[in-house]
Amino acid sequence: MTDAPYTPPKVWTWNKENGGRFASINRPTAGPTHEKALPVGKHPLQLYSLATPNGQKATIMLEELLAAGHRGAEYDAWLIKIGDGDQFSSGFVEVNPNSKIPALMDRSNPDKPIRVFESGSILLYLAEKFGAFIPTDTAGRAECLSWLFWQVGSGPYLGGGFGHFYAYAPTKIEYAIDRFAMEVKRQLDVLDRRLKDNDYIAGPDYTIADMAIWPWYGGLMKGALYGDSATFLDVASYKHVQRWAEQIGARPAVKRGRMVNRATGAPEEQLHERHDAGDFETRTQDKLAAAK
Ligand SMILES: N[C@@H](CCC(=O)N[C@@H](CS)C(=O)NCC(=O)O)C(=O)O
Repeated sequence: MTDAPYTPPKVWTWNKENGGRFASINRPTAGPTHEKALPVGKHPLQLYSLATPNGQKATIMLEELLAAGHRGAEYDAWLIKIGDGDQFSSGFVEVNPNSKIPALMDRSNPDKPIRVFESGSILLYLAEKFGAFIPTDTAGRAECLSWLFWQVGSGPYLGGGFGHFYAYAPTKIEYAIDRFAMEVKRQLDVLDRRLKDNDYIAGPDYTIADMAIWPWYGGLMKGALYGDSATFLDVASYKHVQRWAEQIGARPAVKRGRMVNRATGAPEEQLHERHDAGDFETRTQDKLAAAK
């Protein structure tokens, strides 16, 4: 890479040296890179994931379902190390041809397992399966789904756009950082105006729209994403988003959901795999290390 202005060639070719932070996993082709089956645990729901914001959406929902008494939501959560390329195994690609976490297999009917990929789709699938965290009236449901899909469409500007160029790109490009900082601030203002008059994103009730939006925009609020981005974007000025982020973050199921498949940070907050509700007490990384 040079500092000279870039003139795109007629046909793009893959230059492996240019990949920046994710060069080891990014590639211009899909499909498996190696043969390996996925593990299967004892519960009908099998989650293959990592505790990134997209991964947290699924584990927060599963923990919320269990907290609300839906015992059928018991699940096994398996760690997919995306930095090691686990998402390119043949088994993972069978569950998600897009090779990205989270991916869910519903084995309630072992003869006909159902695969679900895309975090927004996983939230909707579980909400419909258990009849929970989604309004039942037409207007409420439309509002909830509008915000769910708002997150699915808007999140990549925060992650792949702003986060990438602010924190990960090998050079700081003012044009790119400006463009995406402006968009993310606009999105925060959208949320702030909405949350000024509503307890939750979709209205009076806590729904899958909150579970989709919180890991990203709540994470940004508490400085958990992209270095010093909370200061850079002056997130403290979005008072209503701040209020909502704290309210959601205080929910016990959200705290548990954030721990599942977490492989970085404080050892007591890392539960690499989750197979049982008791794992939160006995199988976090600090407990496993102490037991050795
Ligand atoms: N639109 C997808 C995005 C999922 C996604 O980007 N997952 C990332 C981690 S947050 C991933 O698995 N990256 C691995 C890769 O790109 O190879 C969703 O919401 O599920």
